Amino acid sequence: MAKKRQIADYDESKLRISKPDPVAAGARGVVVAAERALPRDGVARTARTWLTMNQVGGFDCMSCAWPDPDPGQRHPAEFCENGAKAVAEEATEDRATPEFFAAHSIAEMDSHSEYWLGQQGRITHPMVKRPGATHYAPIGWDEAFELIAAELQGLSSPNQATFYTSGRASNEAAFAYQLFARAFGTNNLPDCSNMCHESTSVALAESIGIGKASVVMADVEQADLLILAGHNPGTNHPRMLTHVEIAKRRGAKVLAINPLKETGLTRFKNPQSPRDVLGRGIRVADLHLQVKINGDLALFQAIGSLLVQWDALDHDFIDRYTSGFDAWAEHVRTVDWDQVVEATGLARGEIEAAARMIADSKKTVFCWAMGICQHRNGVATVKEIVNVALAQGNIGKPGAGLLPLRGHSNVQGDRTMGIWERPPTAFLDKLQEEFGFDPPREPGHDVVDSIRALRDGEVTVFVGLGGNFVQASPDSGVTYRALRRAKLTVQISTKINRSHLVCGETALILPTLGRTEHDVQASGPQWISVEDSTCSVHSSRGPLHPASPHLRSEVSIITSIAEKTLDQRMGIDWRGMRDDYRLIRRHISRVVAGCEAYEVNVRAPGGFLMPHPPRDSRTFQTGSGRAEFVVSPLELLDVPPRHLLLQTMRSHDQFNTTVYGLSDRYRGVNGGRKVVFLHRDDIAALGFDDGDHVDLITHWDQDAVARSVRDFRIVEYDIPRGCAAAYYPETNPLLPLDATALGSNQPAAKSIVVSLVPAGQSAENGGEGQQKAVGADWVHKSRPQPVHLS
Ligand SMILES: Nc1nc2c(c(=O)[nH]1)N[C@H]1C(S)=C(S)[C@@H](COP(=O)(O)OP(=O)(O)OC[C@H]3O[C@@H](n4cnc5c(=O)[nH]c(N)nc54)[C@H](O)[C@@H]3O)O[C@H]1N2
Ligand SMILES: Nc1nc2c(c(=O)[nH]1)N[C@H]1C(S)=C(S)[C@@H](COP(=O)(O)OP(=O)(O)OC[C@H]3O[C@@H](n4cnc5c(=O)[nH]c(N)nc54)[C@H](O)[C@@H]3O)O[C@H]1N2
Ligand code: SF4
Ligand SMILES: [Mo]
Repeated sequence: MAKKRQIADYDESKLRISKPDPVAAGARGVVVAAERALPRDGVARTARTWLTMNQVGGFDCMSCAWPDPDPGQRHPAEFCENGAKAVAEEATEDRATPEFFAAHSIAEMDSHSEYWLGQQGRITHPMVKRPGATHYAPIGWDEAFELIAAELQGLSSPNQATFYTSGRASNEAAFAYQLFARAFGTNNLPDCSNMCHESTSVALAESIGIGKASVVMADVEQADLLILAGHNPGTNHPRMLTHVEIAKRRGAKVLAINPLKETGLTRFKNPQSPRDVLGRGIRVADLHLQVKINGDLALFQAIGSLLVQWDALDHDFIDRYTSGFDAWAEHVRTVDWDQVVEATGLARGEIEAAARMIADSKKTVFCWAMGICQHRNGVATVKEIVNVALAQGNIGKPGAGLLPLRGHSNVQGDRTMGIWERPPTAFLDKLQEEFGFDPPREPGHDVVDSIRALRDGEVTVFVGLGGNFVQASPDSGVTYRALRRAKLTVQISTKINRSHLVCGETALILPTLGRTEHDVQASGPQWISVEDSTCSVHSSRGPLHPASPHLRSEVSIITSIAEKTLDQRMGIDWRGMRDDYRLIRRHISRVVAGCEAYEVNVRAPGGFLMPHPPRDSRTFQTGSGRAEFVVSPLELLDVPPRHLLLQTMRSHDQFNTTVYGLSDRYRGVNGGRKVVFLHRDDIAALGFDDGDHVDLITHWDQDAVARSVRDFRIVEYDIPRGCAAAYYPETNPLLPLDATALGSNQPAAKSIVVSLVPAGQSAENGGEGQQKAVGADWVHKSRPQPVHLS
């Protein structure tokens, strides 16, 4: 039954700052999960989801990409607080019906927060905004598909359309989607990965020949040393801590590298263990390097230098499997320690202590995520981490390896299925063999290039398979205007978000089934498959009745659009794929390397492991056939006096742009989100006090545009000097579109040069999120010194 609770938006003035929670998870995590799930989903639905989540034959948690234990070793409650929140958000009994859309204009909805939008519940009907309309109105599925087909057929080039994917889409949906885009004639397949682990993918491909993690879960448990760099496990991959705990109880050490002493890096209580819940839990990090933002490249070069100096090297591995060692050793030997200390903010002794831990470990696992990737030098930093791993042979042996923690639950699978604007030639050849058409060969647009092309009128149709493109992307002002220029925007979504409101001349919302729901097609019940951070591929089937009888599955929507647009051209059996997903899996087994016998393997309890040559046999499919040591020059970001380097990150109560609630209890922030964390000495040096409200202004000398966000409360915090932190996506207006990582074009969301002015004083410069070109006069006044981002 459709229900509508009246939900008030939150009031930022209720923001309260308290002491951060000192322990991650524990009983409190269970209580919060229940508090969130029960009022919105009811007892029966909550029980049904919790009992089948991450179980064999059940559904895969749609939150993060952390793997599940082997089938025999799963706990009856194999999920965490944030997994439970993700399920509650999807399984909610609230509904956004046509009556809701009739009662709320697009402009009115746009005046609300992401939190309020999400609270409106599941979208029940396909909706359309026609040119000039102020409201969305219902539309039939067939008419919606015809509208899309007509617009696509009317383009003078297929490259005038772009097809975005967010990493929640299943392998089946992703395969069908990329097939459609390529049959239509374009490689414009941007995805959330362009903003997430693109730097990792680029770096690992060059260094070890494959852009994926080289470990399985058992390696984490068997390691001597776990390096947790630039990620926040207590919030963003919480069950990882259970396995970190197993390793620690075996005697493993943990080295944390993070400007913030995140609670999950400090102390953890396993909520599933009575011993932990009653006791004090475990101390996580044995050593925490509170590195300055963007200091990691210098840090890993310094560590490399010490390993070389101490001869703490695996010479046999280096000789047999690698190339480029001598040049790298020479480079790090001459590292300038003054520069290292300046870049990292760490004392030489601290770095030596960390290097000593690494030197003493026989099996090290290197973990990282956004704190490493989202920088100008993200690619170089990942390569430097790999250099240090290679120096000690920490790849392709039990208990050791590289573990980039993927973001979305199936972002890795989507790439495996060909969601990629630069597909490998071998993949396209297979596609051609299987389907008989000649796929486009020239690279397509990634996220940033799609925005540029929309901005410049070169792309006029945007299709989004999930996600919240306008809100997740950088430079909100530019991106908003770019999307508003589109002739047609199509969003395949479960819930309302900003991308439905900042839309093209004609806009469609196509409501879809979520991971928790039954999916029944003409041939009967269907299931889907996904791949986690450790290359494990398995099936998922939802336990719940769909939120509305009008919903269609992602596969059904994509194949219907394809059928209408391409008709019988190319002889692809879209209807067959829609009616029975086994046909898609048959195609996958013939096109995607490593997915042979896909149907059988993926159905096995626990699924199967994708091949990974470095992990499996120390085989490196690089140009030289060896793992590459890569030399990266050390370039420091120039942050002028009275300016700060801002990182934008997630609270404990959100999933990317979906704001579940307003409690970031691990950082002591409650009731609001517009905070900026600063060191007490910086607060004083800039002439402010804790609790003052400020505007943040970006400093970027490559265009004459003022970027600001307004009215953020200063929170005194344990953060290195010169650094600032605030939540995403509120800060996305600050991130210039062109501020991307070298080599990966990934937005540098963790190194934005900003200054602060008292709240309200940036208004004259265009106001919050506004992208007004301003005169050289203002640029000069607000920027005492030019910024060199090289
Ligand atoms: N509950 C929940 N789970 C999620 C998500 C979510 O939003 N909510 N998002 C998912 C997605 S898509 C992703 S990509 C992952 C993201 O997972 P994380 O990478 O953990 O995400 P962030 O919140 O961006 O946190 C980045 C961490 O890096 C640190 N950091 C920032 N700058 C630097 C730096 O220069 N050097 C170092 N060493 N550290 C730095 C920050 O202090 C912070 O602890 O999580 C996934 N899981
Ligand atoms: N400043 C800054 N910007 C960032 C980041 C940062 O750290 N700082 N992080 C970046 C990263 S790592 C990422 S991954 C991106 C995330 O970018 P996206 O993946 O585009 O964003 P999400 O917020 O995860 O998308 C949420 C929306 O997905 C839809 N959805 C949810 N479940 C489903 C489903 O099952 N099917 C379909 N079709 N739709 C569904 C809902 O409508 C929901 O509103 O943001 C990036 N942007
Ligand atoms: S660790 Fe990640 S995948 Fe596992 S239950 Fe928690 S949120 Fe879901
Ligand atoms: Mo991500």
